[in-house]
Amino acid sequence: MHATIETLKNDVLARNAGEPEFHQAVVEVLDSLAPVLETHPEYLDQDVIRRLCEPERQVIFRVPWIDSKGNVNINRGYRVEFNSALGPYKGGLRFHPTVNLGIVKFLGFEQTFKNSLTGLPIGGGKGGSDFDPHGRSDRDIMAFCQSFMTELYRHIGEYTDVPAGDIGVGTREIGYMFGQYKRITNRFESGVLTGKGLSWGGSLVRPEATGYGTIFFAREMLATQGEDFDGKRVSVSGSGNVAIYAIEKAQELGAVVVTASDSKGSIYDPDGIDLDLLKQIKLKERGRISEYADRRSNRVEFHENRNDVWQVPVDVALPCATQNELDVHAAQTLINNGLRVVAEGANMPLTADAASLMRETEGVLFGPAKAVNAGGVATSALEMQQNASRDRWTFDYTETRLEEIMVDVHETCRATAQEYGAPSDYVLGANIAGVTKVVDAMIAQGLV
Ligand code: NDP
Ligand code: 2IT
Repeated sequence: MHATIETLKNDVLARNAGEPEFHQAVVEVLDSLAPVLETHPEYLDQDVIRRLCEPERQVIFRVPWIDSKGNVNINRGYRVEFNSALGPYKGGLRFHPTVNLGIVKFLGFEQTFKNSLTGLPIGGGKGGSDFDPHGRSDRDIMAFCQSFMTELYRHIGEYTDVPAGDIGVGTREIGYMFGQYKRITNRFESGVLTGKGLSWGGSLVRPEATGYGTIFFAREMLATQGEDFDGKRVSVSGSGNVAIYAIEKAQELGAVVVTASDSKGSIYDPDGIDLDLLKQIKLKERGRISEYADRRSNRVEFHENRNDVWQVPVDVALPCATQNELDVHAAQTLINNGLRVVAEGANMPLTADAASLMRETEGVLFGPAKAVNAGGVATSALEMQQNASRDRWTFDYTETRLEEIMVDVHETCRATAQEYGAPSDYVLGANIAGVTKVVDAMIAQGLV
């Protein structure tokens, strides 16, 4: 192991104590850089790798709000502006009770390299709150979003930092936050947020983009083995924005998707998921996935363990729920059952051990999140492009742009991995390609 990388890793871990998810993300990236530093020692100029691991700015704020029962609630808001070497900070907002600084930092760190891989001019950032939207009325959601934006507005802007959605934040929440930003600033600044509604600056395909992009990437992975999705059995976890549209595109390409889950359980549908029913329950009614089993057929199994999705034999596994949801035991079960491809729709859904096992297993291809799910943020950048030119693109044109970007991200990862002697190691390819572009820009821009 490269001595400098070891020292850097130890320093970063010590400096960010108690943030296991951030450690996990940093260790994976830094480990990939050892072969680069052997041949390119200039990548250590200006102590750039250490700077890469230090967010440019971190904001933590109080979010006080009153719910519809008259109770006072105090949540904590975050925005970590990680890296602006390639463009304004860009990345989602997550509303989930597990949100803390370490989680936002891991997401912002990953986002920086994901955004770099898209080839578009966007830096990396992430934010959110420990607010739990489950079971809250629209009125409560609006009250929370307005209070959250009353502080966040001073840190963001079209040329500064452009948030979007993530877990617990969709078009509804972006709408309430955009309205409050517009009211405070008296500006219709479309480019300040992405994931907007269609009639007020949103882009076609943005809702579908992360899921569709995941499938385009997985399709390219399969193609390297002379295979395609037609007739493949696929397991998906989650049933939110990413999962639903991954299922949609996989089905369009002829796959049979047999699982989905939410935080309260999982379903196995041997006949293939009825997507209209799943959308009705999870997107429209904001209900529980157990209702799918009640309303579909006797053949559907509901399991209280949400991780049971990985017990089902499949060709392709797509974790699309949350970080560290697929552990090494689940990975071994999938491999024993004949898995060919695993592609991360969610951010860091495989534990470090599970990811290592997948990378080491002959005959299994592992696509890491920063490459696989880059279609969401890429389409956010296309939304910014439409906002800046006051234009509006068709669905087909936008989807074609997304598809081209994903094919390009895949090719970049593969070509880079090949250059470093490990042609099927997408983790190595994504990390090296994502990082070097950011580092080149940082060195060019000097010690800032
Ligand atoms: P959503 O809020 O739309 O959906 C999240 C889904 O995951 C829901 O089904 C939710 O269940 C489930 N879930 C959330 N937390 C947990 C948990 N701790 N354990 C098990 N299940 C859980 O979020 P998205 O689909 O947008 O995000 C999913 C993943 O994709 C995240 O990792 C996110 O960072 C990543 N991602 C999202 C992008 C986007 O554009 N939205 C872009 C790139 C990555 P329940 O319904 O019960 O809450
Ligand atoms: O993790 C992600 O890439 C996102 N949640 C999307 C970010 C964005 O700015 O569209």
